[in-house]
Amino acid sequence: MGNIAIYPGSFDPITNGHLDVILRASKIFDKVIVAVLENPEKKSPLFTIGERVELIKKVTKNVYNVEVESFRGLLVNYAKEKGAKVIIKGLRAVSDFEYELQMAMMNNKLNNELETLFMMTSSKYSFLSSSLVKQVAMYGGCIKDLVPDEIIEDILKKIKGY
Ligand code: COD
Repeated sequence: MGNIAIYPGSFDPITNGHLDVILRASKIFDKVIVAVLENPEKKSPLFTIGERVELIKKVTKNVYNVEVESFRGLLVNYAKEKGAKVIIKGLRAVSDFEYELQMAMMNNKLNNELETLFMMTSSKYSFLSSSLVKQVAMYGGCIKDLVPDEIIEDILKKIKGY
């Protein structure tokens, strides 16, 4: 079965920061499952879960050991079902740390065989988030270099309806 890692997130939409973490993780683990989780705390998403999965598949199609799925409920249960022992998270700034630490501890409490591994953002993507990408696109800014080229049109179409 090999060493499986899960990279969970909202990915609404996937950014170059996310993709960078996925590609780096794919070099370390036998398999990386990108898990699009429905996050009830994040209201009115731009893309549906199914659309987000398709966008991630589109930009990772040439990476043989990356799979993309969606999931609802507790991450620890999903990880167990998939035989994964590692959760990958990305860290951008100190502000990410507190919440991520809390989640890592809770997940470890729920399943003490589960390890959370943090990957530091690449400096060129440290300012990137899905919500900022949406704001820039919404107000007509250029999102090239913020998201993979293949999905720029999908984002503009969704936001502007063309
Ligand atoms: N560079 C590096 N990493 C980045 C960047 C960047 N530019 N941008 C984002 N990331 C990282 C984030 O830090 C995160 O680790 C990951 O990429 C995904 O980011 P988002 O914003 O798409 O996803 P989030 O933060 O909304 O995802 C939160 C989860 C869905 C993972 C979380 O809510 C969860 O695990 N929910 C499942 C329910 C559950 O089990 N709850 C109990 C948890 S204790």
